[in-house]
Amino acid sequence: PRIIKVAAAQLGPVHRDSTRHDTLSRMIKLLQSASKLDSQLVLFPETALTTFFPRHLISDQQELDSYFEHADDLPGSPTTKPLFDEARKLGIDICVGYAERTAEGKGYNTSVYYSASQGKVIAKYRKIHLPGTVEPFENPDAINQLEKRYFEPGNLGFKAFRAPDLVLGAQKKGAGSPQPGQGDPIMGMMICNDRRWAEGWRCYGLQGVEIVLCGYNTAGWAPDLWGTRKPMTPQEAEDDSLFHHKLVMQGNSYMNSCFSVSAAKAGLEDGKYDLIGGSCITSPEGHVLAEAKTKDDEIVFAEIDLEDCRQGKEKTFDFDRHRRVDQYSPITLQ
Ligand code: CDT
Repeated sequence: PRIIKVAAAQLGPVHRDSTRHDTLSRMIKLLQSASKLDSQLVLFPETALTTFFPRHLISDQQELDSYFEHADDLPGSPTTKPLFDEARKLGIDICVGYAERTAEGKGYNTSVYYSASQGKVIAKYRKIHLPGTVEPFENPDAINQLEKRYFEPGNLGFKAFRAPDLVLGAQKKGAGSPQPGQGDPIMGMMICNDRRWAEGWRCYGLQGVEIVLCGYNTAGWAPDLWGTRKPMTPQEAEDDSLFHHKLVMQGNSYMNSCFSVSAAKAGLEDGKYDLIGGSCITSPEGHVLAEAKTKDDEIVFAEIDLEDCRQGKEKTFDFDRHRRVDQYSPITLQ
């Protein structure tokens, strides 16, 4: 067996006027709760450190800047260091979503994977599928999602990586890289809207991914964003939004024979913008193993065995035997 104890740290609302210090304290508290369950890996949501600011048209540059991390090294930056220090102390790997401002002034919707045993960030992902618009909707009551205004599309690809020292005895003795199904777990990160796109999942699947990590901020009610074919009450819309979230986590985990962990920022942000909960851990057979019960700060936990990925990877979805790449070219045509 290749057992890992994984957790999603769902965050309740973070408001426009919440301080970084308070939000970080909540995240540290969640980490400590996850530690009591012996979690080895904890996933935090997309833009975990702030409110989901792309819903607002922000013209004050200083305010906009305040939602971004400007330091290249989060574990070394005074505002975020305490979270990474705690992770190291507890021996828990963490994956954290945040808004990144590069030295060249570019904005990305980013997540990093911090390895507690290495004491450093070992992988970075920048969100590739940016939903929403550059300009706000004309409807003054619309829920906006101005990600295309504030962020560049991610430029780091869907690059899987191995996370060291999580699985007992995973280090392969002798020379050569471990075979798929052996060695350190193969991880992939994606962020929110990415989870709805089969292409990203398949890029990871082709690299033998075993755990996909996905933080999100998903509106329960945003008819201007995703359209509604029929009139819906806000409650029906939220139920649908939650249904589609779980549908894509379960379906894509199954089709790529991997586990997935998803962590929401949930509840009423900035007093009136409802975000769904539903943080969950799903299995390679597409089952939900654990799921959030609230729309507030909550740990969702499961002990998983990566051996369970083999059944699908070696039989139903044995890519080398069954894929027909000669028929797939439309996928990459412009
Ligand atoms: N944060 C984020 O990417 N949210 C989007 C909103 C959907 S708009 C159709 C999401 O996919 O959940």
